[in-house]
Amino acid sequence: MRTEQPQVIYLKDYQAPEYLIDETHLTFELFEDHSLVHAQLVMRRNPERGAGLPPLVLDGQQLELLSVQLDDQALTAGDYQLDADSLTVQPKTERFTLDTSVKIHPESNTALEGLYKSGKMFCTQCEAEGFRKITYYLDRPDVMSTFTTTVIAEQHRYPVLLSNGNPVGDGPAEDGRHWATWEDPFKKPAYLFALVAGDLWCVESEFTRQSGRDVTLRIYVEEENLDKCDHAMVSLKKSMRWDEEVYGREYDLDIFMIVAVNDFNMGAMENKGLNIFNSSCVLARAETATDAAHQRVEGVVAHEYFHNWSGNRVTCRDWFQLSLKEGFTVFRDAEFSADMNSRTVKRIEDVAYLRTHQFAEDAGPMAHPVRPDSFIEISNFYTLTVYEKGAEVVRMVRTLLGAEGFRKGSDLYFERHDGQAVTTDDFIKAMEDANGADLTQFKRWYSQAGTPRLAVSEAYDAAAQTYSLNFRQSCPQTPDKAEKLPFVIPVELGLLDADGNDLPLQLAGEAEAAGTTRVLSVTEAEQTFTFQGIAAKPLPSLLRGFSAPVKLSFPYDRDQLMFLMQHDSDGFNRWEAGQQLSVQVLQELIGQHQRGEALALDQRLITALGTVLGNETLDAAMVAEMLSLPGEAYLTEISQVADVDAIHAAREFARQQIAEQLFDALWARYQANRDVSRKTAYVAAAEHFARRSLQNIALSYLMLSAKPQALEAALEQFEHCDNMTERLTALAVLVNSPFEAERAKALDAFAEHFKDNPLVMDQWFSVQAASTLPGGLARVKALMLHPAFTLKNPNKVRALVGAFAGQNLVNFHAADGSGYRFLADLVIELNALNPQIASRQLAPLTRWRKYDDARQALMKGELERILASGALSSDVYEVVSKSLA
Ligand code: B3K
Ligand code: ZN
Repeated sequence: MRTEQPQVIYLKDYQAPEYLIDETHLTFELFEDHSLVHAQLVMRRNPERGAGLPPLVLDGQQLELLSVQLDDQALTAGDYQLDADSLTVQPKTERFTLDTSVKIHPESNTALEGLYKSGKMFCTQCEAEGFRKITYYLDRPDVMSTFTTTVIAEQHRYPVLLSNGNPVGDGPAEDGRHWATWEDPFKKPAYLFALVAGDLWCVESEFTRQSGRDVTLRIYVEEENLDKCDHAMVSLKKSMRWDEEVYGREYDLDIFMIVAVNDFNMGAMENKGLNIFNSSCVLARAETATDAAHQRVEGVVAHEYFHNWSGNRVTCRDWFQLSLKEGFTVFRDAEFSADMNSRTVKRIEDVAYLRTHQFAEDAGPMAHPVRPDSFIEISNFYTLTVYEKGAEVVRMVRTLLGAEGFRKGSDLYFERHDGQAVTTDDFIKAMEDANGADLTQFKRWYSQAGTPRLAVSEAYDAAAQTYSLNFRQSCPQTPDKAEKLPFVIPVELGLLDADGNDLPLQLAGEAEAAGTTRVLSVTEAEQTFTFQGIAAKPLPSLLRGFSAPVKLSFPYDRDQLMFLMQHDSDGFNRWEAGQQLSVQVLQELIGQHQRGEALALDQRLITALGTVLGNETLDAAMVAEMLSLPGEAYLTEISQVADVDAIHAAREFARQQIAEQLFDALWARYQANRDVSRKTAYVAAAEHFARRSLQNIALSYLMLSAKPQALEAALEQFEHCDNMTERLTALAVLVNSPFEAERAKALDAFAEHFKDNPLVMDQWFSVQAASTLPGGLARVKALMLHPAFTLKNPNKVRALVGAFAGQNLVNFHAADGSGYRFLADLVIELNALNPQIASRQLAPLTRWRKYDDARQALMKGELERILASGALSSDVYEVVSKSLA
């Protein structure tokens, strides 16, 4: 908890550490009511910092110091200084050994940072600054050390004792206890340290590296979850092979372990050789996990594995460089998932997510550059901007340099910086040096916040047969900066002729055409590109594959969008044309609703979706994506002033119309796909995901018709399917339907069947929390009293509170402010329990400037109430104070 004014930390103040740690030797004695940590640090003066021996200031929080010894000398109270955040001692020599012993309380650690208990097991989470809650240390990523870790605990309760690296010994100890020692030969920062002790079972497998050496793979879980590890194991092996093939990166240690824990603040953590995972990101089997969950497991397993190179072997110099490892690793895992599944569908999902959530963050009070300049609490900067926009920045580097050039750059980066703690500048420098490129201006993507706007206009000269595209870029002001300099914006594009064929592209001044899709670099505030040899006015397909994270505008009319939906050779842009058409139509309906007019849907949307639905040759997953209307959160993001009720009414009206007018086509495709599902055992692979996604979106439309045959279909699917993907959608459509008796019966049956599976119960909570039927808040409050709910488990908070505030917009934004009051009360309660989770749940309130005056006042009032509520964690304080600034 914050006791003094919180300090702002600035990138510009970075200085190399005064001292280095070469070796770290740790001994943990774990008990039920406390734990003891003995640390021996082999240290030396950092030669980079020159001569002299300044005081050594070690980080440490919530530690009870038992003893300190410098080389052979035991220090007494007068020999050192102690405060709430540090221990200061005075070294006498350039090289020395420091021994400390501390007492800590993992058993009462509800913040889930440092060493804590999840259920019956001990585990750790050290990134970013959790290690200082374990022992006194130089807890910063540019201090890298080898680690030897001995864990001593009761044999019966904790038969499995794990840490990073290789096992080097174990044996019995006194009083029914036992010990195990692990040695990690790779130098690493303390944030990658991990320890696990518990009654764990494991699934084991082998992977043969490209070089021929075998590595042992283990996934540790509680006994009841042993049957849910196969998908993660297969995903891990695919990831290992992919990183060898695509990046030339091989795994280094002889053992790789994953441990699943139920209480975890994030998805997972890439600790060296010992990844610790939120059980939601590792456990998956057909009966209990949806297709989306299977894909998430595959993606997160890959992400954490890829960190072994992008993060662990080459790490961050300081936390301002977080995107160095996160942006790059998200880009790597996205490419991996694209290679394993449908590339276009993966891109659509990622872009929809980025535009809905990251764009909103970039337009709000917490907006920050991909490489922030300052922070109060680093935990608040594990953001969509650092992760998702950071990945887009890496993607643009590849787009600009080409796949081969990018690989040369990544090879140089890994080779040059292996074993080092570096910066995003070092990453870009390697890309430049390997390609003889100049990315100076491009680097503004790292230092300027905000989503650039790119306004495009066209001019066709029939006499000269030239077609010009004019680009004007601008970037709105953000809390860090008012004036922005032009970005380098790679615009991938094509030009379609009247038949929908791509034209050869020849820029003015070029001797011949080069391809039908090209990347133009927009680098000026305003810039025009002219194509020649264009016999008739073409239709441009702009920003193919979403080649830059910008808000592009071009004055397409609806007929042109329908044409692009059918003919664009770029799958992403076919989807994008459909989204733009839907947005235009929905915005028209929103206007009608606001003016009190009867809603009238532009029939062209029905025609367009009917064509998509009738296209049996199109990938079923693409059909499903194209049938999905832009979400309410996205419609909110693109509104000047978001009218929650009008957005909901307009979108529901459009969905209803689609359901009624396309009922027969939806019914046919539903039946055909459900029929295959009935006859096919569950397979977690792209074509099956595709079939089920089309089947499920069709069912959700059909249910809107409220026809008896739709209800019957939902009930049949709910009762007779063999997997969670079909069952959960069937439950969701029943929960959102007017059929009260069926809804209640299905919810009870589901809860009864899955009551012992916490991850499935999370889904059960979410489906109800997200239901937009009236009375949402009362339902959520009632569910908080359910025996399976607890505020101490982050997954439960996300499932119920997160789903309500983030997905159930009409209920959360109820005009009486009840949703806001509820969330503020919750944040105040969570602030004392788990600051990181408290701060994350705040996000919807930070967006108060988006709404009408009455809602603004209510939301602001709640933020002020949180600020005045007493001792706030630095996490909550930073978000609330910046939101009110
Ligand atoms: N690197 C971890 C993040 C943990 C942050 C905790 N505050 C997860 C990941 O991105 O792989
Ligand atoms: Zn990561």
